[in-house]
Amino acid sequence: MKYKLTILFSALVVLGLVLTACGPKPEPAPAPAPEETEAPAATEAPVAEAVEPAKEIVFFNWSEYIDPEIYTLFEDETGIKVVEDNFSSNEEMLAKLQGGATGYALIVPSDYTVSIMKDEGMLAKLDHANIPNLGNLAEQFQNVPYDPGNEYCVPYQWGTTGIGYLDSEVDEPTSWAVFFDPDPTAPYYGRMTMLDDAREAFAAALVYLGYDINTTDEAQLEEAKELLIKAKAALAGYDSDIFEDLIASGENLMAHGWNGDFLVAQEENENVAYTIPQEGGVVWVDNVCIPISATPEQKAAGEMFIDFLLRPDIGAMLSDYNWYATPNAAAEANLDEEFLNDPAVYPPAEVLAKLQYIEPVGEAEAIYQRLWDEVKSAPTP
Ligand code: SPD
Repeated sequence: MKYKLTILFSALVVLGLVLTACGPKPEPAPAPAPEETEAPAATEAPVAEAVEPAKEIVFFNWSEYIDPEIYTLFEDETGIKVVEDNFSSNEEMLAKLQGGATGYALIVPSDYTVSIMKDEGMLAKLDHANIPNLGNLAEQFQNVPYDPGNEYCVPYQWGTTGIGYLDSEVDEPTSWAVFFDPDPTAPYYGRMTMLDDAREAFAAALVYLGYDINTTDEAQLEEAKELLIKAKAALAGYDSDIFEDLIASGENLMAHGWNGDFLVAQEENENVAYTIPQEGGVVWVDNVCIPISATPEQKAAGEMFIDFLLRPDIGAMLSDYNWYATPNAAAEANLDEEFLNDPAVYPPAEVLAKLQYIEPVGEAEAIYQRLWDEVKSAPTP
């Protein structure tokens, strides 16, 4: 996995810097003799303008991804009200901001989308002086390859993409074949959904075909497109918001989706289960960032909220609510052993080895989007 190698590389670079710091140091240059002149006027040193944080900010987030009680606690402590707006895919959020939407103080792009937004100059650099809790992040999240040193973003939660199912009605799906080579007589036929998300849907088809989920080979992408069109016959539809609820209610029996959402749905129906098929799946890190369009006041309040999220108790509240793994090492002391040992939340090494990150594919991004539009507009076979 490219990101794992990059993390290892970053660790080696850090180690190198530490070792260099331990080596012989050059003699410090002698301090210049003070000149006997008049003391400089008090106005000479530039004084940073203190920015008054906004009294209300808008947080553009995935749906059902934060305990609303966190907003109440933050407002009680700071007087700042957080209003939430939602999106269902990275591409939806990106298109809205590229289209000129303003007013957002905070957004939550996934790893590959952080890279795209950085390249397009769409993110503001974080002022670490306003985020003293940054050190609560686990070490590997302080140096993620798409944003070394958390220059622009702070990891929010991480998770995986696989298959959720109702285990009282169907056997555990061990292969993506349930979508791409479905049995028309199976109870799940016609009672399944796939994520309404170009990169995620193509990742499922590409991993089933044994291809890299970030391929830019057009022949492979065409093959994946044909497979996604074929799968439509077995689908009830595409959905990224309520796929887990449709399993919990028994309306659907299988869904392509994100682990935490299925795990939360177990509270409604204990028969909801989650698995990663033998071919593998996707691993991702979502991040809280500030769009470049935020005003200085919105940015100041946004940084206060990021710092609040990084508190150990608030980090734990986040995972208790959305059942996703936390990048906040300090929050772990506040989380149950049951959660920390749940393999559906923290996959064991042999499962992690089968997961891939979605990565930016440059100009091929448009090819994925065009082929996805073709999949969605194709008649059901
Ligand atoms: N209900 C919140 C789900 C957040 C999922 N974000 C993951 C995106 C990975 N492509």
